[in-house]
Amino acid sequence: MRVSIIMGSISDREIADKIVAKLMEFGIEYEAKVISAHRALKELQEYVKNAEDESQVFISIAGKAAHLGGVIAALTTRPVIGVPVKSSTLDGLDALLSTVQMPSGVPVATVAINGGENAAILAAEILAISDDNLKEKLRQFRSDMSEKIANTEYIYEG
Ligand code: RP5
Repeated sequence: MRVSIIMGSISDREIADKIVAKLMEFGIEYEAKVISAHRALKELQEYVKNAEDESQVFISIAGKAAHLGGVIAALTTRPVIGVPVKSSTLDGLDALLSTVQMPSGVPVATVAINGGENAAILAAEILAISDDNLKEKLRQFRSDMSEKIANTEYIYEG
């Protein structure tokens, strides 16, 4: 059970680090690489072909004209989660639309701009379909989150 994380540039590393931290919390193995769809297409094709035996889920991280998730999705039938990155003067809206607006037949499950944490959680949920131990960890995560919110004291006095 492994997740392949592919970023379009080393400048996307901050988002990759968030994903890695969350996957580690759930005890999920990962491999993180920088392989741009535009700048290193052949390497990307090669990587996806070899990685899909070991990785059940792919996560793409890319900004600007973010075609990385779409290209990965074209190369594999494994689920692809796309994280659009805010790395341009358009504040990530360019990357969001480039990632989410896939033609029918080739989906990329797109999370929020810079939404690395949710990408990791979604990957965990996909893997948990066939892993009861991971399913239990996700239940615990949800329950801790609910408890934290329930215990948040917010006293407003006017
Ligand atoms: C995309 O363009 C990358 O994913 C990155 O978010 C953005 C800028 O890349 P660099 O010019 O910093 O390498 O391909």
